[in-house]
Amino acid sequence: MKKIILLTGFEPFNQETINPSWEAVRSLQGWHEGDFVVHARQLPCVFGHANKVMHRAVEELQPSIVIAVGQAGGRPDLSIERIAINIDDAPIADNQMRQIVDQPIVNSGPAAYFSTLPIKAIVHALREAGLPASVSQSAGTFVCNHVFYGLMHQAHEWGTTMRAGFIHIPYLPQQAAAHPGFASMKLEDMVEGLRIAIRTTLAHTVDLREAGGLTH
Ligand code: PCA
Repeated sequence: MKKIILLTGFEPFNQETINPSWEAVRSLQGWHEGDFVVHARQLPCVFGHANKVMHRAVEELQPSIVIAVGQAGGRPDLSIERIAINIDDAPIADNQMRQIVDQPIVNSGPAAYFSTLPIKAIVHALREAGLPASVSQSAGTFVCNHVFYGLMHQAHEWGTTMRAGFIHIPYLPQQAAAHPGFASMKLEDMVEGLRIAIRTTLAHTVDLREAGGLTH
């Protein structure tokens, strides 16, 4: 039996008709790498509900690795998130028209969790492959951070060896065409980037030690 890598992407939100995270993730459904096989699942862009769908998928599939992926419109590269924080502070309404402001995701949960993916090694490998990438110090405070925190909390509570993290990806060119001046990336590059992130995660149980931070 192959071990499972769970990839999640989101449904479209904020008046978009497509979400690159789901497009990229679903094209990797069934992809094999060594003893591992990818399962792709879509998450609703809805506070609370998204975490229920993620939690059920993790319970059902018992994955070794989970990489949640989301759209970060305007970001220029594949951004490998370092940290999930325990706060919802939505700048816009979610897909059920709820806008949560300044609420903890898990009452009395820790302030934050770090990704357990080898984030520096992933950025390094992506750049080597000619794909723009960076470490991101914040996944925001909308549904992506909500899912990232919920996932890391679940992993922590269970005390499993499951490794998990979050990757934000830019707009697709067709979306950026409607947002002049915003960066974009081709779907094939995003998909190749996710393959590289998976291979790098499998190859590195310990992260590289190289600078990836900011002065501000
Ligand atoms: N991006 C949003 C939520 C869903 C998505 O793809 C975010 O960054 O929070």
